[in-house]
Formats: sequence, C-alpha cells, structure tokens
Amino acid sequence: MMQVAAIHDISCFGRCSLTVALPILSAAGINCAVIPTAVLSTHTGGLDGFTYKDLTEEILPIADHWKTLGLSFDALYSGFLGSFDQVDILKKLFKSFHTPNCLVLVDPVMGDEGQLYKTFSADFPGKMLELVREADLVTPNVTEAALLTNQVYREGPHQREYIENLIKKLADTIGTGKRIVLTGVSFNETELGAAVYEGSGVSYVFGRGYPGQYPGTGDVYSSVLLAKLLNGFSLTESAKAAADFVSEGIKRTIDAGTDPRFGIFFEALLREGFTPLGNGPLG
Ligand code: PXL
Repeated sequence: MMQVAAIHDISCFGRCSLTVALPILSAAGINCAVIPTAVLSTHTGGLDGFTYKDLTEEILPIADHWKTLGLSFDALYSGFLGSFDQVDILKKLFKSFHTPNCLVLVDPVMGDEGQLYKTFSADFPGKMLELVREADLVTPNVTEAALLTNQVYREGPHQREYIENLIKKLADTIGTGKRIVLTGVSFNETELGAAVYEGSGVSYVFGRGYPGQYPGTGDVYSSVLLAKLLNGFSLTESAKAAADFVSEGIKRTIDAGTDPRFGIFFEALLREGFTPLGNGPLG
C-alpha cells in the first residue's frame, strides 16, 4: 500500500489544500497522512473575514512521533504553509523522511493572478525557494514561478517563449535534477494546462479551458498528478490526467451553478470514477 504525508493547511470550507488532497489520494488507493500547517475557516481567495490559526508548533512534534512509530512514505507532499518558520521545519522533516524511494513534491502555494495570497509577506517567495530546492518535483503556477525567479508575471494566453524562459529560469534557480510542472499555462482561450519539464525540453498538456477563477484548482491539480504518478504513470501522462480532471471539475461546477469561490465539484468525478487515462479511479 502506498502512503503519502500531505502537509498543507485545512481551509474548513472551500475545497482546497487538505480537503482536496485527502479525498483524491484516498480515491486513488493511497493512504494520506496529514500534517496541517494552519487552520482557516475558509481559504483566502475572495472570501473575507476568514479565521486563521497557525500550527507551526505542531509540525515537528507530529513528525517526531511518526518517527518513533517507524513510519515511512512513498511521497512527501507540501503545499500552503502557515508561517515563514515552516520552511525551515519542513526542510528538517524532508531530511528525516526522504529515502531513495520517496518522492518530494513541493507545490509552492503562494499566489495567483500575479498576486501573493493575503497571508504572505513580500519576502516569502525568497524563503519558499529554499524549500523548492529540496524537492524532486515542483508544481508552481505561473504567478509562483514568476515570484520564485523575479520574473514579470504575464496572464494568458501566453507566448511560448515566455513560458519556456520562465521554466528555464526556474530550473537554473533551483538546480539540476528537478522536475517541474508549471500550471495555468494557456496558448489560446479554449485550452488550459501545464508545461512539463524533466531536465531537457518542455512538453505541454491541456484540458478544455473555461473563463473565470476557481480557487483550489492548483491543489486539485497537484493531488491528481501525484495520485497518477504513484500509480505508475509517466509525468506527462499524469500531468495530462490532472489537466483533464480539473477541466472536467470546472465544467461540473458550472453545470451545478455553485459559487466558484466554494471550489470545484470534484466529488462528482470521484463518485463516477472519472478515468482520464483508464485503469480505474485516478489509478
Ligand atoms: O488553493 C490554494 C490555497 C491554499 N490554502 C489557502 C488559500 C489558498 C488560495 O487562496 O487561501 C488558505
């Protein structure tokens, strides 16, 4: 049995972070252990008045207890962090649990549409870069890649040259041997997807694009990507499956007519065993 440690916040309402990583990884047959980095009443994307409880103090005690139980993981998967200090704490945790057979996936969740999320200060991307350097695979969106590399943010539809330059800058900044899936890439109004980099050359995967902003889709994307990877699919296959999953989830949300700020209706896809690449739910 596969097992992942997912280290993200709990946004109690709004379908992002742990409330999407858990069901998606579980549906893929993967045991998802969690370390919450913070607890918020909702995510911060367009919902005002959210509560915020930082859980920095809890992370190492949880990890230390796990160590005494001899637990090991097929992947360590980090996302939204609750404080600056959590970067140093996660670096320690990664060292302690990283083995040759363990994939470290860092989703450097920090912002969208060219803006940092409200909970982060302007110097946070420089700190997040330290964690990104410890990863095997990173999944920034275009905003996060621009913040990590001090590049200008451009919204889609993108020029191919802009995307490939951004990936090259990021690859140079974080060092060799890293795989990058840059999300939120579009070359036209009708497709939205990702650029995939595995050390040389960039390939692209797309799902159908829809107008509008849907918070949490980056977390859904990375969780499906990881689920597929751990089920033996290639990075490109996994990236394509994740693009299709997000795209179909947005379609179901539009069909259901729910508020986009409340997250995408991915439950419909899990119930139906949505199989972008066949071989069972998410696997
Ligand atoms: O989906 C990214 C995310 C995660 N966690 C929190 C957020 C956001 C995006 O807004 O606010 C708390």
